[in-house]
Amino acid sequence: MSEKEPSNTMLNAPLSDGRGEEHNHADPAPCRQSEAADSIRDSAKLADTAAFRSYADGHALTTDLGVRISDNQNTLRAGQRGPSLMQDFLFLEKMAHFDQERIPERVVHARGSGAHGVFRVYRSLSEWTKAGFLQDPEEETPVFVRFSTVQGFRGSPDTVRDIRGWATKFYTKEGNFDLVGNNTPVFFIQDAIKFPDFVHAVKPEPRNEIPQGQSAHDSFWDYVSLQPETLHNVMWAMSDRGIPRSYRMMEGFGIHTYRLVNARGESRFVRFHWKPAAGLRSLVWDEAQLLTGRDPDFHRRDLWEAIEAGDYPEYELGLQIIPEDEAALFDFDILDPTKLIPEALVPVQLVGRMTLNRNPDNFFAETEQAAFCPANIVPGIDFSEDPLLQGRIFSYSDTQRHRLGGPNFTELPINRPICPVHNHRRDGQHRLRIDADEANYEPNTLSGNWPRETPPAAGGFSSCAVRLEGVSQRLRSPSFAEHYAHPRLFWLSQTEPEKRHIIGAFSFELGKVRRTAIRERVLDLLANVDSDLARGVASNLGIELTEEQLSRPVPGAVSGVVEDASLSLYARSEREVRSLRVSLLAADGVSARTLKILCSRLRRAGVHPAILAPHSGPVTMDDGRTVQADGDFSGNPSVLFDAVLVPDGEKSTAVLAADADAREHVALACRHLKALGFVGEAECMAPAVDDDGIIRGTAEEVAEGLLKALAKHRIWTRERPRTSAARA
Ligand code: HDE
Repeated sequence: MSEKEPSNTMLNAPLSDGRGEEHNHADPAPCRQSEAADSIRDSAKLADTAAFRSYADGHALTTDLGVRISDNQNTLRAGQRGPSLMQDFLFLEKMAHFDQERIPERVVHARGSGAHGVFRVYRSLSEWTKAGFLQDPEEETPVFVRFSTVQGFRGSPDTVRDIRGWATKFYTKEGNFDLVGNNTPVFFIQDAIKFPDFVHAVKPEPRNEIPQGQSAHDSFWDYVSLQPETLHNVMWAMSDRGIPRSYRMMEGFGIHTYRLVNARGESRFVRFHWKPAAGLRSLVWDEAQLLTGRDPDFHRRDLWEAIEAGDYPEYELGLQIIPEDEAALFDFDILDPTKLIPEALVPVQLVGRMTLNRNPDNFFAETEQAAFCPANIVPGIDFSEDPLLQGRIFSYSDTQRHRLGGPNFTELPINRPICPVHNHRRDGQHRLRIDADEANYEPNTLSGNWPRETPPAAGGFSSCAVRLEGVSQRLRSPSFAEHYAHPRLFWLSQTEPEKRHIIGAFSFELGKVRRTAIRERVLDLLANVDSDLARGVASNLGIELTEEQLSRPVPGAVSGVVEDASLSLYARSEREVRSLRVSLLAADGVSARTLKILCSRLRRAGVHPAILAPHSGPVTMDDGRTVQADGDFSGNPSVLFDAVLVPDGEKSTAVLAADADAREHVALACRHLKALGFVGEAECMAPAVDDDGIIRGTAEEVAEGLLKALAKHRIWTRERPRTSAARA
């Protein structure tokens, strides 16, 4: 044996000299500004990370500066058993780079998942906006979307109760437009100066960094109890919107009022919405909690797998347009981000479609380095005077300069616009572009006074002309002062199961609060919204409400709207079933015919069947043929699926009936209000409940029944209300 240990020869087979010459194919960033812009503009329509993609296939392993490495397994040492030598530059470079792999995570929204896609408008919106990407239904605009939770750290679980972030970067030909929104249409505070306090309160408590990814703790509810303006968004977070089934099955909202400006300079107020083609679905609370352990990456995996399977997530862009002179007609202020504009008053007009059709090539380079900012707007879109939006315009690029290390993060592949970039900003850390012009200022004669301004008529950005007047003062507008009418509208618009869940969620969260005074203060706020709500939570917490609290006058309608079905997740009972996942429990002896019928019927409906067995090897069917299981019962609990099927087969049924994991699979699905189908003698596995979601019969009957039940999402009649919530 040679002096050193052999390296892993299969993996490290040395390259021939000829191939080795090609070793440095990890293309360095383009050097000339114009070349970079041109190559990006001309290449695929992707938001072009493609120009920066590096494939190692067939290439030699090198240092960062291109020296080919012959041994990547052993440090340079003095003798076989001696200490390592300082001169081992291969080790020093490798370790130093590794030591600095992590960058600061986002202060909030640290946990997230991204995807590439395209956006296309249905028709020209020139009547409202001159934004180029909203003119031509033939034009496809590349997008990158990052979904996130707010509270937890980068490694926190996906299915905690929290608001979901929804940031979309449109790479338009006129520059990047970032729509940085959430899955709720309102926010917790009205003024940006309160944001650090709010975030400190909701983040894990400072002394022990508990709890992870959730708001069920004293400091959050202490803050809420003292800040009635938080209540509306808190109601949304305590509803099933706080535990979505999938990023593909939730709505998105820009929250703030923005402006759209057309070529004539006319501006209108607008609120942005995303509506998912897959319909709205949420988890049930117990399921969400189990998932944090069984699959902490549940949403990330769901998004990734859907795109890999060709079930491209789709969302329609919706606009609520409000003529500027009609804004004052509402009995709330549309600049107030804690208020929504009921769809019953201003319908959402669906104007375009976004399709997410490509997973990132590299999580860090794309999803982690993506930098969104509400200040990134394009001609045709402008801000409103919403005091929360105004603060966001500063905060995002400020935090990104810290997080991504300096001012040049816009040159990172994921953040670069697809249009040319020319200006006199220079230098700074990690500058990629080599500006070769003689002049780095303007006006200049040395470079012919290039780059030059573009007049608004030719596409240059000009801020919307807004009449502004007033005395500078630190004062909240009286039009922001009412805090209970909107939470009440939200409450009254919920279906019964949703109301039960809201009561349950408040009860759970406040149950984790140690200080009684905080619980009582929150209950007092709830008494301003609705006495049933307050009574339900109070009784779960074992707190007596006072007569005054129970009979307190509650606010009236919001601009005449008492209930709005669009605020409910479940008011519409039927929804899309495509891309859902159904488990089929099988063991040796399972009916081949039934398996075939169930799988093919599900697949025809776009539903994905997964065969689970006592082990993940092949299962022998009753006709002697085998089928490969997709997984075993113990590693694949029913929380990972939307419904469960148990095919017949005498021998198979006997094995399943004796298998604790299989029985648990069925029992949990039943507890989580999912549809379950049992073919023939597999009926003996059925839980002792009788409702529309327990389907028995032939393979054909069970397949049809299950698809119908899936469209209804959950079997709400099966839900056993908590006793005290029931009393409410
Ligand atoms: Fe953010 N927010 N935010 N936020 N926010 C950040 O920017 C901030 C607010 C939202 O996937 C940070 O790059 C302030 C509302 C999303 O990368 C930071 C205020 C809404 C994301 C920041 C708000 C959001 C962020 C942290 C009050 C919904 C994740 C890291 C004035 C409309 C974007 C970063 C991504 C991220 C500041 C309020 C959504 C600190 C100051 C309202 C989806 O800059």
